[in-house]
Parts: sequence; C-alpha cells; structure tokens
Amino acid sequence: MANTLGIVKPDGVRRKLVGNIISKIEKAGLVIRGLKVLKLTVEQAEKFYAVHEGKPFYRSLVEFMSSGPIVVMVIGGHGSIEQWRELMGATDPARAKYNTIRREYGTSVEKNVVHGSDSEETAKTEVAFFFTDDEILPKGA
Ligand code: DAT
Ligand code: MG
Repeated sequence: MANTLGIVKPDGVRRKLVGNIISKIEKAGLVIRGLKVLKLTVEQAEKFYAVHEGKPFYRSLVEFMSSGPIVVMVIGGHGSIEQWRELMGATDPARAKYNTIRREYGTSVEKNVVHGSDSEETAKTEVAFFFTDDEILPKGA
C-alpha cells in the first residue's frame, strides 16, 4: 500500500487538465493523500530530475518543468505506483496505449502532461521532495 508521487506538469495545468486527471485517479480506485500547486525554480527542477543530468534532453526538461505552475500529488491505494504509471502511459505519447493520459493529452515526449514515480525507492524520495509526513493523509483516512 505504498504511496507514489504524481505531478501534473506545466502543460497539463496550462490546459486545465487537473480536474480530469484527478478524476481518472479516483475512478481507478486510488486515493489523493496529498495535493499542492507550486512552481519549481530552475534549481529545484534540476534537483528533482538529477538522475537525467547529462542527457541531451535534460536542459530542456528542466526549463519546461520550471516554466509554470505544477500540481504535485501523493497518490495512495493498492498498487499505486504501478497503477498510476499504467494510467499515465508510456513516456512518448505517440507510443502510449489508448486511453492513457499521455496518449490522450501528450503533445511530445517532453510535454507528456504527467509524472509518476517508477519504483518504491523513487516514490519514497520523490514524495519526500515535496511533502512532509504531516502533509500526507494517513492510510485509511
Ligand atoms: P518517465 O517520465 O516516463 O518516467 P523518464 O524518467 O525516462 O520518463 O524521463 C523523464 C522525463 O524526461 C519524461 O517524462 C520526458 C523527458 N524525456 C525523457 N526522454 C526524453 C527524450 N528522448 N526527449 C525529450 N524528453 C525526454
Ligand atoms: Mg521517470
């Protein structure tokens, strides 16, 4: 019953997709345990995506992620990490399955609308990047 981190990226917020995305999460039986709207500084975006430092798309990714407000969410519920990745779809919207968020709304590999942690390990560090424990609803709440 681990929590995972979800982000609606600047393109998703700009296009008013937040409600729709949260609705898909809840309809899938997952639970929003934490929620914030914020804008990353360049330095924060660099740190969040540090694992991709040096890759050709890193600079552009950092600029994009700090270009406007984002919505960060703690998503809980059974199999939340895998389920949220499944709802998002593959990184490249053109290759994502039908009925996934990225397939439906993504406009490029970079502007793919949502982020989701990819393992229990990264979920833990990514949730802690944005939320303290007392900002997250306890399991069962
Ligand atoms: P994911 O977000 O599916 O976990 P990732 O961790 O490999 O994918 O990459 C993080 C983000 O970086 C991804 O959501 C969009 C961007 N990105 C990845 N590969 C890219 C590429 N080849 N060109 C442009 N942006 C890319
Ligand atoms: Mg990733």
